[in-house]
This record gives sequence, structure tokens and C-alpha cells, in this order.
Amino acid sequence: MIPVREFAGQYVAVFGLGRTGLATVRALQAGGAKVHAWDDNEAARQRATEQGFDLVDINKRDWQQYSALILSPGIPFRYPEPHRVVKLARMVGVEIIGDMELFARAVNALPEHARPKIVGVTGTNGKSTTTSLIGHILRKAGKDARVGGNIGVGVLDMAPLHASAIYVLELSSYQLDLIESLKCDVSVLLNITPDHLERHGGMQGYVEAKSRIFDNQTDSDVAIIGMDTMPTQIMLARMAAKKRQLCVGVSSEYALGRGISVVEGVLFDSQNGRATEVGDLSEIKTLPGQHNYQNAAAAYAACRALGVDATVIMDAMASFPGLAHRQEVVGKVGKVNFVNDSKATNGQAAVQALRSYPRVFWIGGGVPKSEGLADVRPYFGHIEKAYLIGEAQAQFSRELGDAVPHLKCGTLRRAVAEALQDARDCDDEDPIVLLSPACASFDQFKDFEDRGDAFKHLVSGLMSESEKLQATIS
Ligand code: UMA
Repeated sequence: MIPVREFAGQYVAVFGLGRTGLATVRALQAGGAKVHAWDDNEAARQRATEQGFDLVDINKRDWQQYSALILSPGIPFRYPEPHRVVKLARMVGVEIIGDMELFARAVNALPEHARPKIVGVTGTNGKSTTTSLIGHILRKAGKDARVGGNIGVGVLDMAPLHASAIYVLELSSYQLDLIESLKCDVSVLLNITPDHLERHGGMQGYVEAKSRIFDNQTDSDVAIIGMDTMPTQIMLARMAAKKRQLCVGVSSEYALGRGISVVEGVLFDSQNGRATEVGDLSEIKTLPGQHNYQNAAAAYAACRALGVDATVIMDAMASFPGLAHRQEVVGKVGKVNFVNDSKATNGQAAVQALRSYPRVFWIGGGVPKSEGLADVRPYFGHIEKAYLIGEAQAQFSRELGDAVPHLKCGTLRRAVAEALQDARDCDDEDPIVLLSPACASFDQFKDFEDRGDAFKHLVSGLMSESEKLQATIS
């Protein structure tokens, strides 16, 4: 845990008692603050009480007493409408920040020589893989790398600050909205495509939130920017012109004259204007597809910026174990392969998986995003048949129309059973059933991890049934 001393002896309100909130309460209390914590949800309050937290309903308190409101990232801050506690805090001029800002202030309070390094990673898609890959490479290079943030670990729950440590933080747009003084030694922005627009009041607000990862950088810092989406291309051009920090472009679509590129699976470093072949990524099973090539290029650039040798980086990438719920091969029933890509909560993310396989039995649906299947449409040809679930099924059925055979299955259980049946009967030798929903999960599951676990559970049930059947036959 990272104690936060900034509010020692003062009253602080913490709202939201999930991973962020609970870690924040612990860190503030360890630093001597008097914390009033609350959550709208009774079950969350109950869980917190069971863990020994004293709760105070901040809706009913005098807000003049609070020095700050620490807001969890999932709680609406500006759009679609600020949460009631946000309005209360604004009314009395109480500052509103998030756990990342508390972390930043704890780091900034240290003398310069005692500060750890910070690598921030954001983007619409690929940030968890890139964050985890950077952490893996740095550890293989013998560094004290710690991985956390949006990837699932509240930043204040991470190991205490230390000068030789490197904090590799996945940063969501929600978290970036709540920072002021976070200064990343290396900032990575992978890509920007429409997502979470309702929370940022549209695309401009979303792009602005993402760009905050570069705030506070100086000429000793490095900004690594994906060149494969238009908003990030524009951002790199503007930032390079300002020369506030060193900007490095990365791409898996274009051979960059200056930057890091992946061409047909081969990674090239042309940061000094002359292209040097660094290594072949196409052999790394845990980083399949063009999107992962860009993630790898960004991870390479970040680790080079931290002084890691290129050969050490390539060796480390080869042993990257991959991440759960991202094109995770979960098992085989007879000849049918099952791939769990539950993390694909928007169309762009589902595209990354769909374009990695020429022909799949695709399970999609859940809570649809505003852009529906618009991004997926160019890859309809990769879908042999679609199995639709959740709230999105009627909308997706309309969007697929006659172009893709499909079935409204309602539940994941039925979708898996139907897809297995069809895949088993098809002529392919090695068919793939892919769960890559292009939707949020909240209509039927707690979160994307819960959805992916349910898929894995269903597949493992089918695998043991199939093994039992094989044993009976033989
Ligand atoms: N709550 C209220 N009122 C509200 C909304 C929420 O009281 O109006 C309460 C809920 O009852 C719950 C708590 O707030 O008890 C949850 O807070 P939260 O949604 O911020 O979730 P945390 O558990 O703190 O997890 C957050 C991130 N979640 C979100 O941003 C939604 C986690 O990212 C992150 O791993 C964690 O902090 C640690 O940093 C998850 C995520 O889905 C993976 N992120 C989004 C994404 O990747 O697309 C942004």
C-alpha cells in the first residue's frame, strides 16, 4: 500500500467502495487523514463494513469540513450528468480528484532523487496487453516493475514508493479525467476510436481526456503515440511541433520514416532515421494479430526509453504469457477451438480479434455501444455464423441482416451450445468459436471478467463431457 500523507489530520470524503475506493480509504488513513467513505450501493457498503471500514453517509454531512472528494473512476463526473456528490462538492468548492492524483502527489512530494519512474499507458484498445507486456519486459530486464491501475489493481494498493521502482500504470479515460499533477516519464497513447462517449460528452471530450496522459511532461520525458488512428496522428503532429517532450510514433500499418514500425510481423526501429530490423513478432503466439504488433511496438519503444537493450526486449517478448480474456485460447472440444475475447467491449476491439481469424463462429452481444456493429461490418466476411446474446441481440440481428447467418440465443450458455453444434458439423478441420462480444457485459454479468469466466466454465464443462464420451466409446 502507498500511504497518502497529503491530508494528514484533515477530513476527506471518499465516494465509491470498489477496488479504488477501498484502497484509497486504507492509503488515506495510513497517512493520517480522517476519512468519510460512502457508496450508493447497499451491498458494497455491507462488504466494506465486513472488512472493518467505518462508513459515514457523506450525503448528509456538512461539506465545508472536507478538504477533498476522492471519486472512483466509474462515478459520473461531468456527463451524462455529474453525480450528486460531485454537485455537492462543487457547490462548496471542495476539490475533486481520483486515486491517480493522490498517487501523483505522493510521488511529487518526494525529493527528485527518491522518486520512482512512472510509465502511463492509455488508448481505447490494447492498453492492458501493453501495460502487462511492458511490466513483463522490465522484470525480465531485472527492474523492479510494478503493474497496476485500470488493469485491475487500485494504484494505492501497489507496493510502497521506492526510487528504483517503475510503476507501469494502465490509465482509463475516467481516471485521466481526475488527475492534475501526474507526470509520466514515459506516456503511451495507443489509439483512439469512439468509446465511453456518454461519459465524456462526445468524441472531443474523450480525446481531451486521453491527451491528459501527456500533461506535465517535460523535455526529459517521452511520449509514445500510435499512428494507426486519426486522432492520435493529429495529436502526435501537434505535440512534435511543440517539442515539449520527445515524441515517438509507433505503427503496425505504416512503415514510419522515424519511429517504430511493424511490417509483416517484423519490428523495425527507425528512431534515428535509419531503419534497423529488431526481430520477428509473428512467431510469438501470445501476441497474435496486427493490433498486438502495435502493442508490442509501443512496449518496445517504452522499454527502450527506459534504457532496456533491444535484444533483451525481444527475448522477453517471446516469453510473454498473454492475458486472460484477450484472445485467450481456452480449450478444444473435439475439433472445435474456443477463444475467449470477453475484454472486447466495443466494436473496434472485436475487430482486432475477428481480423486475426479468417472464419469464425462468433458469439457477440451484451449492452451495445452507440456505434453498434459499424466497425465490425468490414469483417462480416470472417463470420461463418453469429450467435447473439443479451440486450444487443435485436439490434445486432438487424445490423447483420442477410449478410451474416445468425441466431438470437439470449444467453451465453445457449450461444456456446449452438456454436459448438455448428462448428462440429462444418467442413473445417480446425474451426474456431470466438467470444468477442463488441458490447459491455452489465446486462448479464458483473463485468467482462465475469463473462469470460462464465465462457471458460461452459467450455470446460463441454470438454469434460466430451472426454467422458470418448472414454465410454473406447
Ligand atoms: N458507485 C456508486 N454510485 C455510482 C456509480 C458507482 O456508488 O453512481 C459505486 C459502486 O456501487 C461500486 C463502486 O462505485 O461499489 C465502483 O467504483 P468503480 O466503478 O470506479 O470501480 P472500481 O472497483 O473502483 O474499479 C475501478 C475501475 N472501474 C471503472 O473504471 C468502471 C477498474 O477498471 C479498475 O481496474 C479499478 O478501478 C482499479 O484501478 C475496470 C473497467 O471496467 C476494469 N474500466 C473501464 C474500461 O476499461 O473500459 C474504464
